[in-house]
Amino acid sequence: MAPILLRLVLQLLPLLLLLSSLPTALSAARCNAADKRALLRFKKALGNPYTIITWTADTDCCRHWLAMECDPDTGRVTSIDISYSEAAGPLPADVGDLPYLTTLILRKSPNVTGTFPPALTKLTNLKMLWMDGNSLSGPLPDFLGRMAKLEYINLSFNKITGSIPPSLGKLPKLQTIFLDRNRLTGTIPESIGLLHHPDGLYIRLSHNNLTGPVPQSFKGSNISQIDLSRNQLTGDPSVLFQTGGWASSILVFIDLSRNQLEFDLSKSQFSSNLGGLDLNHNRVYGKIPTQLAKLGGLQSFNVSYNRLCGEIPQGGVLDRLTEYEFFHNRCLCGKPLAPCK
Ligand SMILES: *[C@@H]1O[C@H](CO)[C@@H](O)[C@H](O)[C@H]1NC(C)=O
Ligand SMILES: *[C@@H]1O[C@H](CO)[C@@H](O)[C@H](O)[C@H]1NC(C)=O
Ligand SMILES: *[C@@H]1O[C@H](CO)[C@@H](O)[C@H](O)[C@H]1NC(C)=O
Ligand SMILES: *[C@@H]1O[C@H](CO)[C@@H](O)[C@H](O)[C@H]1NC(C)=O
Ligand SMILES: CC(=O)N[C@H]1CO[C@H](CO)[C@@H](O)[C@@H]1O
Repeated sequence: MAPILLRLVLQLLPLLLLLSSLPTALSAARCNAADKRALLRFKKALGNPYTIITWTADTDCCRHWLAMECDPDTGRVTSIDISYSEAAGPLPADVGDLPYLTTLILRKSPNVTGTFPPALTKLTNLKMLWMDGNSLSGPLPDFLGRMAKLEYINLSFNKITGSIPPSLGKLPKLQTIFLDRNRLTGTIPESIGLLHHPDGLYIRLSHNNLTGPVPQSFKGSNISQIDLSRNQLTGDPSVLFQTGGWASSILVFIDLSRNQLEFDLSKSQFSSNLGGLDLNHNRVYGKIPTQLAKLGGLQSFNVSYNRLCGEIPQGGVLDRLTEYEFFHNRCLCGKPLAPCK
């Protein structure tokens, strides 16, 4: 009896599925005509890449197109998600004609070139701008700072030049800024240190040519992860070491390796929420503070290739590290290096 029933259910399954999906399919709004025209122009401008072959004039974009999404109630286009495509050419201004877009992902498409079109500012609902791994060039436009709903910017691995516009630090909801592996120059704007987010900030500006000090405005900021490695930053960044503690459960990870930072580590104070600190290849001097041996959350620490001296404190994470986290300093000694004389 049971097997027969099962077979019956299996035979009817396609019909049941069809019936259950019909009401939603019928109630879903049709693709907005203006949005559809903008997407077709966008596709053509990018050389009709294969990834978006489903975008055709004779089909409904909300029902038949891949790599994008509509609002089911209004038929307005809310998201584009094109990755690893052979899209080619400058980022088309037509993208600005999608006023309800919240997510713009066009990534890992190395033949997408050109500068940021001013038409992007029309995307006042945009929350996510994710365009890593293309060949975008020119400066980051100041107008990004007027797109007030932006929460996430990821433009890693492009060829962006010029300095970071201070206006980015005025975006009220911004939580993630990834601008690593570009050709950025100039200083880190004070305003970036004033960003805050209840769940922590994620900032990655590594592998650029940024100069000057880490701004004092980072004092008390809500950082969860910051990677400023491989730049030409100078001065004393220790304001960052105290940024934890704003949420007891969130650890703070800081990578400042391969810069030209020059400061006395003995004078630094550390947040009890420090989870990782990498200072390798800088010009840090003084001693390693004993406070570091008492930080329960500290998982990684690297001060190799600096100018530190004195005995390495024992305890906590410091006991678990190897010589590679301490070697090439002026006169550090004690475990895991050679005993002090
Ligand atoms: C980018 O363009 C070059 C030169 O036209 C071509 O050889 C290459 O295959 C393209 N890359 C992609 C991912 O389409
Ligand atoms: C941003 O893009 C990079 C580079 O491809 C990627 O590795 C990273 O996961 C992205 N970051 C986030 C926070 O999604
Ligand atoms: C940084 O500047 C140096 C010297 O001007 C240059 O050789 C290097 O390619 C630049 N690096 C980046 C990531 O732009
Ligand atoms: C610490 O930095 C040195 C120098 O760059 C590197 O060789 C070593 O692997 C690093 N240690 C860890 C655990 O990453
Ligand atoms: C600079 C800043 O905004 N700091 C905030 C970090 O988060 C805590 C808790 O959410 C706030 O109290 C701080 O004002």
